[in-house]
Amino acid sequence: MEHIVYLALGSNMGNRLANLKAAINNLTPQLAVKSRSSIYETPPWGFTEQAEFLNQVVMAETYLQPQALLSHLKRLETALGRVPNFQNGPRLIDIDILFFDDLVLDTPSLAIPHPRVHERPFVLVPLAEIAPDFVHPTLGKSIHQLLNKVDRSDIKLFK
Ligand code: PH2
Ligand code: MG
Ligand code: MG
Repeated sequence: MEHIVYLALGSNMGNRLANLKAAINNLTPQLAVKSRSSIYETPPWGFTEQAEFLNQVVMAETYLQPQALLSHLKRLETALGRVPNFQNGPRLIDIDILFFDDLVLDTPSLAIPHPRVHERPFVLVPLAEIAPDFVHPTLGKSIHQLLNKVDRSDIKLFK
């Protein structure tokens, strides 16, 4: 069965734009990207003493199951040059699973929906561009409604 997934991409090291492009280009053939948001330049969240991020969200179709999708994304992050760092620290590329159909999953290695989607303007702004009416499976609110509750003033369209 084909699944619809939303992925958040982020980069704040090296050639950030090239890193996002390389990540999206290498999602195939396991994923077919159906839509992508604009790219935004965003202040670092969590650990603030680091460079600004570029962030983007894509919607894709895949036959992979959640754990296989996670493995694919981790392998891709490493192949693109990501090395382990501290939580919320600088990274060459980060690819997070936001939603997987309407699935709710909570395991030690993977939580879906992504537990912090609703508090992160750097995710909600690009997500609202491509999926404003998608209803968060556990919060029961649309992305548009969730976006209205956060401060999006420092999320800037890139170029
Ligand atoms: N990712 C983090 C921590 N902080 N801040 C921004 N602006 N963008 C990110 O993608 C980001 C972050 C952990 O994954
Ligand atoms: Mg992340
Ligand atoms: Mg991640």
